[in-house]
Amino acid sequence: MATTLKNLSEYTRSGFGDLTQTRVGIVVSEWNNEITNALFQGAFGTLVEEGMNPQNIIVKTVPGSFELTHGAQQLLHSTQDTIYAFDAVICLGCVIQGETRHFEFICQAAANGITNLSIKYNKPVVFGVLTTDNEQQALDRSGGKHGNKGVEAAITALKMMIKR
Ligand code: DLZ
Repeated sequence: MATTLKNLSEYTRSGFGDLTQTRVGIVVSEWNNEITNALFQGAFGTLVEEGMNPQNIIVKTVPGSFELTHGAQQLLHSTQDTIYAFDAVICLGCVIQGETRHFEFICQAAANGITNLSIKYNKPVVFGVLTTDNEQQALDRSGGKHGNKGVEAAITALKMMIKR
């Protein structure tokens, strides 16, 4: 398995330049909120550590991962033609396999929706969504033995930004 014995949040601080004017939106799903809050802490902390002004990180919560796309769309649309336009949006969620096929529909919708938004707005829209078989796998990836996917999502956003 790809993540065996690997902490995926290890990264080299690569120096992303001056981020004081950079604006990032973070959309957080309330479903499995213990996990998504840990992802949020990882993402937010990383952006600030890398030099972003916390006031330039706008947070929006949505009920579940299915709503991440629309939450991100609202952020991107609201400021697209202004100096407050977002440089990137990070979507954070956690979908855990249950007894029904709900899991597949939510994961697929979120992945497709986020991809489409990224193309529509020509901005990084990051898929920081855990899609796991059980809660332990989610805990392992939200500050546990496999690191924190929120940290990775923040680094991905910074790497993908178009430098102005
Ligand atoms: C309904 C549902 C279920 C069963 N499981 C999850 C989940 O594991 N993770 C998640 O983020 N959201 C879940 N949801 C809620 C859906 O994402 C969505 O909020 C509802 O279907 C309403 O559109």
